[in-house]
Amino acid sequence: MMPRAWIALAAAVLTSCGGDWFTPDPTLVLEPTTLEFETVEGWASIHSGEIDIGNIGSGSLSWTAVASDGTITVTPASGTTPGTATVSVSLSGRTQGTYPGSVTVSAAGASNSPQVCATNLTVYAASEALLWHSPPSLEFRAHQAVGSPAPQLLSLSNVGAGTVSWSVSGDAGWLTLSPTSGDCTAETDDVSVSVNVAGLPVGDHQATITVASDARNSLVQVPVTLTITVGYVLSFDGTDDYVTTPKWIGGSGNKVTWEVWCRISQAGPLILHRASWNDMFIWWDGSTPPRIRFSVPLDHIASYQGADIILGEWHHLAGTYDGSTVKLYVNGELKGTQSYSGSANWDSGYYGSYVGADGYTGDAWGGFAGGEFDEVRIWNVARTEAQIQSTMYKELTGSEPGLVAYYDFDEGSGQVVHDKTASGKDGQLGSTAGADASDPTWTPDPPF
Ligand SMILES: [Ca+2]
Ligand SMILES: [Ca+2]
Ligand SMILES: [Ca+2]
Repeated sequence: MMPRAWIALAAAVLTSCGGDWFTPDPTLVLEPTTLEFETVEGWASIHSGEIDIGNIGSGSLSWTAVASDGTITVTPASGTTPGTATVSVSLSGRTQGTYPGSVTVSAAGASNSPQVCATNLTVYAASEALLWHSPPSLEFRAHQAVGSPAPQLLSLSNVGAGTVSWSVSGDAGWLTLSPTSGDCTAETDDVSVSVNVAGLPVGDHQATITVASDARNSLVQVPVTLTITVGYVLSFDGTDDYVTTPKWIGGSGNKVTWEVWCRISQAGPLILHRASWNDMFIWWDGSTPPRIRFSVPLDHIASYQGADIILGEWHHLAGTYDGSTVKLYVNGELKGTQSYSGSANWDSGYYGSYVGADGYTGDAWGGFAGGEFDEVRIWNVARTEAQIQSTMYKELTGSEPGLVAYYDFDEGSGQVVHDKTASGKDGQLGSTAGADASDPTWTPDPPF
């Protein structure tokens, strides 16, 4: 039997090293670690590839990328993990031969920094045939309740001399290619790529199309990704659509986190707790490029304006207040802060809680936001950047500590949005419990 003192010591050791035990040190990872480029003399189309830059340890790393010489361009040259850098090679004046190079990525906080991605450009003689394909990869997205998505085209062209005989094949039963062979001289040949989702489970599916030919670059591989989703979002028309719910937060606490996934198309209030002079909201104010504001009572606002907020694309927005700083996160990255200390009185002048509206029709501020909304999460704790990143791409269970209201909008029909927490703050579509003109529309196209 273990002595009582040893048990206490073991417990103390486990407690003291618990954080390190489960959280590896920051470690920089590049994918891929080699980029190959091929061309023929005299063909000057842009050649580029992408490096995914990640961290398999804790937190987020700031990185910088430097090319080995001036013929290689990296954009952007710095960022934070997870990120992507585009690597382009100059073909200007290149004659037959091979041109090796590299991109070195450094991150001060990573023990294995720097990491290197090798690049290699091969230039063939103008008399050679080279088969070029576009796009570099194919991505399909389908919803289980909707079925197979529309086919996409894979275009093949001979950018060198002569005629190329080609054939294509896929390595998955859900992938169909038509035609599967042809000859290519100066024209572009289009291969129709279809996917059949019948019987496939929800999630990501990978396949590869292999292009075989008698060109110099035979056996080119084209990655295909098929994402099958389940669940729904709500689409707001920007005219009069909204959701109302019971009050999300109350009292005079001073910690809060709001989160929402949105694909915005018209400026307005995204999620809002309406209170006289004490509005709390995440709002797109109509600026170009879009500016997002997160406000806690008495107009303490953290905001961010940037071209990386793109209309028609999904974004994760989060606002936090920890009693000293108001913070706004876009796609899990801290983008705006505002100092403010003191408690916030969420109850003062409370009027209503809304998704997609400000509660005052005809209000000079704008009234209604348009777009798709999903995964509205209200917490009575100030979540950290790491916590926000760790759950932004996952559905929650509803029992997470501090989560006081959670709507995943996965009902797909009806007039009620259910709060998935024990709080029971179920909401209603539009102005009445029945169908009405202010009901947003159930849409089977969730962000993840
Ligand atoms: Ca959903
Ligand atoms: Ca209704
Ligand atoms: Ca409407």
